[in-house]
Amino acid sequence: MLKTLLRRVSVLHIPTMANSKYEYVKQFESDDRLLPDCWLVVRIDGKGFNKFSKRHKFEKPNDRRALYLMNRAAVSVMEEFKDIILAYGQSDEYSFVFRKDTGIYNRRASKITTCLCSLFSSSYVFYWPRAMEGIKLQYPPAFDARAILYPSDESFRDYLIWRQVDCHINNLYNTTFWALIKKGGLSNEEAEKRLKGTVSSDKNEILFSAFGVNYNDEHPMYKKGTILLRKRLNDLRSDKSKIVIIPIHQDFIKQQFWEENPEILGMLKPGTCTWPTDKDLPDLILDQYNFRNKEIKES
Ligand SMILES: Nc1nc2c(ncn2[C@@H]2O[C@H](COP(=O)(O)OP(=O)(O)O)[C@@H](O)[C@H]2O)c(=O)[nH]1
Ligand SMILES: [Mg+2]
Repeated sequence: MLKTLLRRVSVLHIPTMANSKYEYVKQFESDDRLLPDCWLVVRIDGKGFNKFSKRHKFEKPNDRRALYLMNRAAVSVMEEFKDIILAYGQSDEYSFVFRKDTGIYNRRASKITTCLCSLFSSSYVFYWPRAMEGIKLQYPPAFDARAILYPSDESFRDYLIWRQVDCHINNLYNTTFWALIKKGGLSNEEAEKRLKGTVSSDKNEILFSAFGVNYNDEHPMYKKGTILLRKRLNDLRSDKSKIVIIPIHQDFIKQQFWEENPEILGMLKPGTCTWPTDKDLPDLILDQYNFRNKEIKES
């Protein structure tokens, strides 16, 4: 009796969804919570970037500004989602690694992937004018996203190595391909034919003997992609330290990387990093300082 009365009262005076006869439709939503205690990787990838890069005249084989823009958008994502401990980007893709124990959005896959993907896309557009000076954005770019779980440290590390090997193979191919065209005067078809069936050492040899290019001397960002890590950086100007996201270009396959950054597998607080005084801070880090300084001034 009391229950019925209460129901009546709430239906009459507080017409909330909770009491609506339509509420049952919520049961049609599927539960997409991701397994606990696994490394969670969200990888985003540019949609149709073969066309997008041509329409915007990206430099070949690597466009430094476009890669910077990808890195800048990824920094935005890491600034917002503090449970991301590492990100890795190459070409038109970025992988974001969440702490194994993250409770973000109750680990709901679609909520995590869509929020992250839309923040990445809007940041890509937001920072476009600054990164791609003078190049007009011709149409809105889009990215897809997927969530992947890795139950062991080994499979998680192998995932990152897999993406980095992909970067290496594509970059060696593209570097040689475009050298044959730009420096060797070959047509696209001729360059493709020349490279058919070649292995890595053949491509290194073509680069060196035909064009005097030592592949080892190529920019590490092109060869290895970009790793973003959260670090406590000593601010050289103010003697204070700040947590910033720093870009590095190292090998996941080497034990040295994991030893120098034990906070990743250990899920510890950000490690400290002192930037060599004889080296300028990368724009990507300066950008974070400027942004924060501006914020402080305005508040
Ligand atoms: N010229 C140029 N193209 C790039 C660069 N980075 C990515 N791309 C293009 O983006 C594509 C990304 O590959 P993929 O995701 O498989 O192709 P999609 O399905 O067209 O997005 C590459 O094949 C290139 O055509 C760059 O720095 N320079
Ligand atoms: Mg793509």
